[in-house]
Amino acid sequence: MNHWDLFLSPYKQAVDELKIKLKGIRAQFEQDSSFSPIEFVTGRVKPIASILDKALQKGIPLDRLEEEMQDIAGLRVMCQFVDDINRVVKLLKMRNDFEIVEERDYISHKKSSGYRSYHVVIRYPVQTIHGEKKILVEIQIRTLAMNFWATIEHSLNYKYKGQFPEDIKVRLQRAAEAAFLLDEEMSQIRGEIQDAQAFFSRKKENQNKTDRRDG
Ligand code: 0O2
Ligand code: 0O2
Repeated sequence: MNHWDLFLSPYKQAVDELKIKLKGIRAQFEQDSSFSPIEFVTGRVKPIASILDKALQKGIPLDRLEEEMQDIAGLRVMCQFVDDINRVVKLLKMRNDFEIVEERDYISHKKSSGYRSYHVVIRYPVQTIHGEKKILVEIQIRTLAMNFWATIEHSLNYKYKGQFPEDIKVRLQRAAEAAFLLDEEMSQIRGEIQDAQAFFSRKKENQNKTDRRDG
């Protein structure tokens, strides 16, 4: 096994385990017949070329990667609504299988690119044949609309090597605002649906009471 395979192996294990754990949250909500704040989960180990690029860009010495590069292992949790993000963060905070090291709220404080997402960095214990090894993992939590924007911007970024022409940059910022408005609109519809459901169940309950009284 080469040096990189050996170095990345606990990261791969962490991504695999956390994917199962986060998908487990969704499964439990489904069993409970209640609305899941998690729509779907993806995960990846950062490719070696991207690790090297980022290390160079941020001046991280290669022997400090473990401590200083927080997203070698990365999980992404997609939610339907903005409010769900907070619910997912709360669920993560309740757990005792890892420790939260840092939180970055790029929803209240969007990046200048227009990027929105909530990042939680955790210290996750991986069990190895040489004992326990704690590694850093970044969990990005975002809505489907935020994910749509970030995925497209990421591929364009790759195409332009980070140097967007000014008009594309402005258009992407506008598109990010449109995605944000879409999220707000969807949240309002969600409220409407929940109000309607509450109204409907109250009406049904009253009807049942009347039926019992008359019958
Ligand atoms: P199912 O039965 O489709 O729910 P993986 O190893 O495949 O679990 P990976 O490689 O990190 O995960 O990411 P991948 O393959 O891109 O996607 C992970 C899961 O997210 C897959 O489901 C995809 O079907 C699901 N997914 C990806 N994009 C979307 C999307 O836009 N909407 C929805 N609802 N799901 C999406 P699974 O886990 O294979 O199982
Ligand atoms: P990947 O794997 O290609 O996604 P920095 O790189 O300095 O901004 P830092 O301090 O490591 O970031 O942490 P941050 O900003 O919390 O997380 C960086 C990751 O967030 C990026 O990883 C992206 O996944 C995502 N991200 C941050 N800003 C943007 C953005 O403007 N557009 C998009 N599409 N994604 C963003 P990498 O390193 O790019 O790797």
